[in-house]
Amino acid sequence: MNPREPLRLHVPEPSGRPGRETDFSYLHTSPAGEVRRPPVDASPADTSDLAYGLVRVLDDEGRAVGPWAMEVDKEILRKGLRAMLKTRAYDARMLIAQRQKKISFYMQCLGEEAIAIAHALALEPGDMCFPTYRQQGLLLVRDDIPMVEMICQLMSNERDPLKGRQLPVMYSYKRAGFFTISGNLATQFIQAVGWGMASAIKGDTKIASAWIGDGATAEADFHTALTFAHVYRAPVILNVVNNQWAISTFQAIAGGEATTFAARGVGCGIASLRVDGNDFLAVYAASRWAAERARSNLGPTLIEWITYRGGPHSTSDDPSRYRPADDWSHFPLGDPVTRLKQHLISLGAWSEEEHVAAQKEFETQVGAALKEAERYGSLADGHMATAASMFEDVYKEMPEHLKRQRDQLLGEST
Ligand SMILES: Cc1ncc(C[n+]2csc(CCOP(=O)(O)OP(=O)(O)O)c2C)c(N)n1
Repeated sequence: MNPREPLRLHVPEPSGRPGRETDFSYLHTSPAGEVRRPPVDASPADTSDLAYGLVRVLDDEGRAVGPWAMEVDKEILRKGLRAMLKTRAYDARMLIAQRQKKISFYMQCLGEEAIAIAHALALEPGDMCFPTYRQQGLLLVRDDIPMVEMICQLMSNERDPLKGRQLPVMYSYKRAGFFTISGNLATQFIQAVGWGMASAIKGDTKIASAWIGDGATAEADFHTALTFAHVYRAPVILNVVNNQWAISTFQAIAGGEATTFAARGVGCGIASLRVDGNDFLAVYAASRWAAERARSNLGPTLIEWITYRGGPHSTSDDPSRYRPADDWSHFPLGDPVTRLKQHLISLGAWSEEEHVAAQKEFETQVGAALKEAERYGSLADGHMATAASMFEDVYKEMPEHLKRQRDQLLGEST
């Protein structure tokens, strides 16, 4: 007698699977230059449309168009392109080093390089980033972080600044405004808000930049962070890197279907932007806008960066099991390196020759750094930090029971 149809549970599925091409029409994109640029003191509610649009600057011909196209020093753009090439060379070589069993694990940021690198160039010294494991560009864009030392972390060797205690890629560089990476997803998002609040309490001028992936937005800490950031108008940029995938899980199952992650921000009273993450100029301009808001006591900004995870999730993952092998080549927002390269060439500030020369330069640089790092030990030769140092830094002062355990270990080894 019941006239209604039985209820059905909706389980989101990606349109593409191995052997079946992705229909990227789910990804709403706007033409370059179309989305408006509000004043930095815009109210959060006044950004609602921006949370559903897509801020883009570079058009298909590599021209910078529209209200978000700002005067950017060509040297900054050249630095950005070089840093992207450096990051790509580093990632490619470290992947091989993992296959050669020199390091136990690695995570690339292939296809996402523009986001961390352009963002870093828009921040100021003293600002603090709270990254995930996929923002190595924040470090590689800098000249003061030795690549050798980063590789020593990957190798957990004698010169590993973290003394072999952390999984490879979980870097920590306080002096570079790069907060210690944690394996627990999303924890850094709320910590960044707290750091921003502290900066405000102290009357400082520094701002925080929080990072999270699309998948990890489903964690409770994401929501806590938005609430605190809004309530206290914390000087923080809340970056959501939507690379479409969380390991084998499509972004729709994290809540991205029929809405956007940027829209979460507006709902929490936070100014929000949805931005082409493969457009270096858009990333730079949006980051500058958000940083200016934060630094002017206008509160937090949430930015959803639309990009695509070009590589496997990690060296433990095989994406051909769950998505089309050539998916990245069909992604409508292209490759961030190719797009900035095209723009700079059209400005006369870069050339094909310079591009090839820079690629070679970084391959050589990474190769040399890897070789040097290996001198301090690698997974392959079993060289690592001393076992006794394992008990240090658990507490500020080593408690008696840890001293006993350490002595026990030292006694056994002598
Ligand atoms: C609290 C917690 N749950 C699960 C994991 C396992 N894990 C590591 S990475 C990952 C996927 C994260 O995806 P996303 O946030 O989209 O970031 P992406 O890897 O795509 O950059 C998962 C589930 C974890 N590290 N921590």
